[in-house]
Amino acid sequence: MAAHRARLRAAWQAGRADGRLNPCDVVAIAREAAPPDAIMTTDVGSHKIMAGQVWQAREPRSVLIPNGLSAMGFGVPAAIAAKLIRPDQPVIALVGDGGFAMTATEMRVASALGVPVTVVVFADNSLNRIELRQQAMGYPPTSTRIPGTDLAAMAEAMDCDGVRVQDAAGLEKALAGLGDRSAGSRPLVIEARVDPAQYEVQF
Ligand SMILES: Cc1ncc(C[n+]2csc(CCOP(=O)(O)OP(=O)(O)O)c2C)c(N)n1
Ligand SMILES: [Mg+2]
Repeated sequence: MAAHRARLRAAWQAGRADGRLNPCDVVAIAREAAPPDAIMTTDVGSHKIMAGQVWQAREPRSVLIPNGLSAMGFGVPAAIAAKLIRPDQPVIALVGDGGFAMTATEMRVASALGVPVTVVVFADNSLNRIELRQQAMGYPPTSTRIPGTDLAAMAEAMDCDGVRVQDAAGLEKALAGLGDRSAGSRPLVIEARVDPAQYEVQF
């Protein structure tokens, strides 16, 4: 098992480049920051595949990933529901910018209910999973590029904390104290400006 895990982890890092925020970095930093009892949810897209491959679950029911039908729009509400049910456990959602756009206003519900979830948005200005499939079929990106939104400002407008990060150090800082975000904290949205180039090597 250990050898298999090591091979998987090495393959999962293929395409990673120094000097930019790679998708695998976001997952690794989030896992490092999350206490063992943390509950993690994902949305659907390239970020989900990166997270699902190496996120180590340390407790039953601590990883909530939609598969099969894989409906986008799951990650944020699933995180809010998880936090409502398990208020003593930290909850972190890893979502794409497309999926976040579909569910972002749920953050207003989270702040209204005082549910301090942490949401990390893989901001790549793309419906990446679909854009890569278009690319593989020789098509140009068609309706898969999405303009960037100031997600930190959007979060603040919904009475949440919001921060934009561009590199690993920024993300580490934003996620520090993840386990201490208690009942009095506001929900947190982290706009992680990832470089999606690694996905082209991965998928
Ligand atoms: C409700 C719904 N609509 C469409 C899809 C098809 N789909 C799968 S992944 C994806 C793009 C996701 O984009 P984003 O949330 O930005 O994640 P990324 O792939 O960029 O990490 C789409 C449109 C889906 N799975 N669910
Ligand atoms: Mg995206």
